[in-house]
Amino acid sequence: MFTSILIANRGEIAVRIIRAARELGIRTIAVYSEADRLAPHVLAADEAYLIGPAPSAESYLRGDRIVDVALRAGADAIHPGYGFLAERAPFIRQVRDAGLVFVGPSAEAVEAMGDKTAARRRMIAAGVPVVPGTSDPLADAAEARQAAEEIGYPVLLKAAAGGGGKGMRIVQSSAEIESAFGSAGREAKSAFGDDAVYVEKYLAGPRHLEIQILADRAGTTVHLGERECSIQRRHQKLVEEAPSAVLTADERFAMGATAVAAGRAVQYEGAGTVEFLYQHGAFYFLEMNTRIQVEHPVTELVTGIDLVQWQIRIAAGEALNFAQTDVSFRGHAIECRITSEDPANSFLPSAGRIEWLEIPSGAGVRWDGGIARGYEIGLHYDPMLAKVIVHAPSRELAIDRMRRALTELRVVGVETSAPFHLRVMEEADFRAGKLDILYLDRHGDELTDFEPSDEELRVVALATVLLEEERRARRSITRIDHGDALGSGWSGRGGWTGR
Ligand code: MV4
Repeated sequence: MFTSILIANRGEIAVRIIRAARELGIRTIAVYSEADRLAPHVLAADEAYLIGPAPSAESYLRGDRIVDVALRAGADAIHPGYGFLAERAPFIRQVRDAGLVFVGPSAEAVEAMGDKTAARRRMIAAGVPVVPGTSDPLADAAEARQAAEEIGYPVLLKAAAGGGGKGMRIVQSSAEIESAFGSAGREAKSAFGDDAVYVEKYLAGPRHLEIQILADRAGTTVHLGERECSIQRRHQKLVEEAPSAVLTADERFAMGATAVAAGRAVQYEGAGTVEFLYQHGAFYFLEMNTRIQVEHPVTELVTGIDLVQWQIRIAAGEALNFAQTDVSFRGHAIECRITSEDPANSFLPSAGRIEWLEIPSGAGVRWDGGIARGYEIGLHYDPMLAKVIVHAPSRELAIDRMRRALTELRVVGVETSAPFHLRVMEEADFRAGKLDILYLDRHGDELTDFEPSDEELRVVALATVLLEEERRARRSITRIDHGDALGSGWSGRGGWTGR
């Protein structure tokens, strides 16, 4: 096992990885930007190193600096978390060329899945079902029109270098295809530096299901069941759950076997997720995420398997000590992403100091957070502050438990998405499991129109009084200041040792 690990991330996922590493007896090394000097992930790690100014391009995306810090701090491995450098193949090569272990798949597997048309070709070859469409980029609008006629309208133009919905255009008829082809290509070019576009049959209102897989270096690959992630807004997932309210055991078996085949086709190693669209009992490969995902805890709760711990154990060369037949599912888990966005105001990002924080707890409630009272929420990074995850014997009980947990959560200082989540837990279609990717288009208005409750107004008023008292008392409290951890410039040995 490793002696020490550097976590190339921030926020709740950095804290989550630090916890997993500490349980394995591994020394944890954090990196942080100037905006994150007092961030929870910095305080949680054994050591922390400043890597640059607030903008991520100058800090959390500086792979060169991060590798440099890892070498100087004597790290054995780097865990990228999600986002930032997690799916950048050149970074993976840089890490491995420096003699360090990257906690994740090979650069080749990341590249194979990053190119969506190449991924489609590989998946077809592996017998994985894909949505009818082209598996090579389209040369021009005429070729797009011809392909669309063969597939049948409506079709969806997609960026080959894409993901996340950028460079996507729904095309209803041949009259629209020429301009859609042009604008999809331009958007793809500006988002990914590559204007290649391909086309698929457009499925209207499928569910978004994904299968978690784990693969060790020897090639043993298992799946840990599905997550349902249909409740999303503009490609940002808001609520995830496991299992899906609709999947039968046979469908889970088939989708799981397909996900394992997809992973094997790219010699996948570590934790990965195969995304599917599911409609009318059929499922189609969408893409593969070659990283740990935000919503991994719901799978951990229903399987009892610690995914982040297994990522580290697999990277250290350990073999999986269980087989597919050992994996079983217990109860129901739901996750709500708590973001610093105002649901009453089109989810506008909200900045400010966390003046007050009460974290939900009690039976079956898990909080994966990256915030603390006194911490300043800026606009430099992703707005996700924390996740509330619940586990209960049934879906209905899990919904009731999430409702209870959300009413215990109090955040004063920034607006959060929590009131929206509370509404979702009470909404009839959600409770009935009637979900698909258009759920929010249908229900958005009723879920985002609120006045603060009397209860919320009382909490804010009380917090204001207490905070005023605290400010008076604080004059005598010495502030922690660990300055530029590395002394001169951004690199060099140093940092501070927490314990
Ligand atoms: C689709 C689709 C319908 N038909 N492909 C959105 C992001 C990108 N990764 C793929 N996406 C979609 N691909 C076909 N052929 C609908 C979506 C889609 C979507 C997928 C998953 C979750 C949320 C979504 C929201 C809008 C569109």
